[in-house]
Amino acid sequence: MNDLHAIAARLDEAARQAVPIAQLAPDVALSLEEAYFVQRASIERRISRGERTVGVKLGFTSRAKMIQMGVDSLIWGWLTDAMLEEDGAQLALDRFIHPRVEPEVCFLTRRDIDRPLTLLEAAQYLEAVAPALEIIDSRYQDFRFSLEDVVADNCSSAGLTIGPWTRSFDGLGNAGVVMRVNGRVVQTGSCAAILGDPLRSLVQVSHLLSQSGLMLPAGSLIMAGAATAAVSLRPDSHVHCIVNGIGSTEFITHRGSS
Ligand code: OOG
Ligand code: MG
Repeated sequence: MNDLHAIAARLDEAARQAVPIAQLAPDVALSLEEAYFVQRASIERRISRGERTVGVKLGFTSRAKMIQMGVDSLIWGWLTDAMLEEDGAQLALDRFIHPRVEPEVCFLTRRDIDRPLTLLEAAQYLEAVAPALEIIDSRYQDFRFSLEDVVADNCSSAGLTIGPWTRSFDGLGNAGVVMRVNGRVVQTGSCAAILGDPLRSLVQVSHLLSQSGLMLPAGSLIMAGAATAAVSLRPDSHVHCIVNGIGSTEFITHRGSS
């Protein structure tokens, strides 16, 4: 029997101290169900310290990410208020282990999501969409994990910036994405890389929540998943992401303490 609460505590501490732990698999083989239990238990620890969930994120919604990380299924995790950074923020890197950044879009929901949605009705559940940058930081050594390991680790969630919200969803399905670091283009892609259309992320979230017997309240954030592979974050970097027709978001990293 795996002690799921003990695993949640180890992962939570690893994140708090910014010190990695050994990968769980193959020594500790969690089922996917157990992995989501660990994820929930680690979020409960954050909530008991005063953090608040603000929405959910999807992972591995693009081929580029699946190939980069060697996994082949979609996963989901929780976003808390402590992960939200101001657009344009200056971020100290010492609170992370080996952070990476990836370009995404973020949705703001307009209605409770309490049942499985179809693609046709998805847009009616949205208030707005914004360009986003996600900082992921696996709590496992060398950023290596099995699918169950990364689920237990709340899908490597660590931080995000969100650009200005817009209500124009036209063109989102195939909007071009460019991520720059210090002016140099490091990733290019299209929102079509996200399940063929990022709106499908909303559909997937609705199905995943309903399978778990959960409801997402109106006013929640949904990170659709990265459109391209992630890039390692270094100090003194200006990271900028533009999503054509939607907008841009950015942040600056520094070595110092937070
Ligand atoms: C897991 C998180 C994946 C995405 O957008 O695909 C993810 C990881 O790559 O460490 O956030
Ligand atoms: Mg992501």
